[in-house]
Amino acid sequence: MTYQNFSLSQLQAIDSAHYLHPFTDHKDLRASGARMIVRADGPFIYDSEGHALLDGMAGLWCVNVGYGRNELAEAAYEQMKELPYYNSFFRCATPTPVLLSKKLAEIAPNHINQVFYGSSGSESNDTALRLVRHYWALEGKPEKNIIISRNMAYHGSTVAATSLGGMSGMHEQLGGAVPNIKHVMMPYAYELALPGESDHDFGLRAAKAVEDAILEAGAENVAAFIGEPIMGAGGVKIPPASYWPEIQRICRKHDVLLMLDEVITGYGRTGEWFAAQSMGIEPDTITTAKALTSGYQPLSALLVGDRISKTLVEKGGEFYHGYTYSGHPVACAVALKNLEIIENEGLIERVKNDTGPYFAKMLKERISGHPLVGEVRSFGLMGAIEIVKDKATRERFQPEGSAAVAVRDHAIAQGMMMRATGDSMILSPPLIWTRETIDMAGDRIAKALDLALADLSKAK
Ligand code: PXG
Repeated sequence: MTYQNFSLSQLQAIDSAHYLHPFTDHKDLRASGARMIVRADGPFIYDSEGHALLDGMAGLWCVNVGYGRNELAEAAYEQMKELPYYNSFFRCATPTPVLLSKKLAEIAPNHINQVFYGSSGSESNDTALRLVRHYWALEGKPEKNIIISRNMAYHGSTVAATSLGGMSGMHEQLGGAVPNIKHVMMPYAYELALPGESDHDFGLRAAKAVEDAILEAGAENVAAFIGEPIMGAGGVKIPPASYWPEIQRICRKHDVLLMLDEVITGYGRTGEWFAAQSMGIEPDTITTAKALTSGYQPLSALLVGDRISKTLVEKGGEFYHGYTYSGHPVACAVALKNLEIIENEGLIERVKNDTGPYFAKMLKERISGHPLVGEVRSFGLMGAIEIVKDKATRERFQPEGSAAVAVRDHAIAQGMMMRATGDSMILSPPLIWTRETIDMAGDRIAKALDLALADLSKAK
């Protein structure tokens, strides 16, 4: 790469002239210029000016094994030399997706044994939507095609994934969503629980919103419910323990399929291979992407439960769906090696028994008492810090999200890369973080909160 021949301002000028970034206010970015991240190693990313940042977001919730893994580069290199590409259409296959599918069937919940590949979480959610509707058509019930989702859900950015998601701003720009998708309340107690309502009762009430939607539409018209086990982009919203088992009970009662979107939670983040295992539920589909390759290659896998795959195979007939890069041999080779690393290094057990609990303790002991912090929450190695103006009344700063952005900017200046979404500060570190890394993050976040508090107090 020859970027070293360019200064930061030159790169920024070229960036502004030619590059339309994702989820970006293009006018705003052109005023500020982009930060150039030029290399990374272990838990750190480095910008063009030589600043080292502790990456609290594992890239974008994906680099679970951390940066600088030569084995992954070598797996890609070897596969590219051997066979860079061939498709899996027209009765062909290549070995790496075949072997990866076997591995995924081994680590997935027992009733899940088949895999459909894409290159992104959005694509795999499109697949999931098409597949559950196709399933009911094959079962002779094509009218059973409504899908129930939640407000604030994020399922990706294609038209179908945006329609499945519950982000109102995204819907406004869509100019017409995929029909027959309904949204109900999210299970976020801090904002939505009634005064005096226990977490347990709130979880049951949030699940009942799903049942109410099923009954309103008529169960005979409802194909599936889709949800992230823990909402990620919506702000690491962790449902009460009562929620998911109740959702599963409701889905079974009304013969509605259960679709989990584990694009963020999959591959170890919650302390199990999949959050389905953490929550003790048996979904019919699990959408995965991101950490499947730790972000070293674009790859997604829709894990398909036996109920659906049995019908698909037994009834036959072509499923008119797939992508050029479904089962890409290089991406699958990298995924196989990545899963091997996660396994060999015991990263998931570490999250469950050591770093996950230590991370929760750090947030509670070092962050939750801060005057700007309304709530801290975490599950495994994903967490959030809720920024408020008033701890007691939970009043927010105005405009919404501005205080979290102030904290984020200070955090970055302290060498801590983290993300603000609404009034939540988000953390989703690589699973290689140790207790020492967690302590380092705690120091930097605490400092950023103090500096933001000083700014916000001055502004009052
Ligand atoms: N489902 C979930 C739960 C996700 O978090 C997708 C699907 C879509 O995946 P692709 O690979 O198509 O992006 C995601 C992606 C953020 C942020 O700001 C989160 C995602 C993507 C971009 C930004 O937190 N998640």
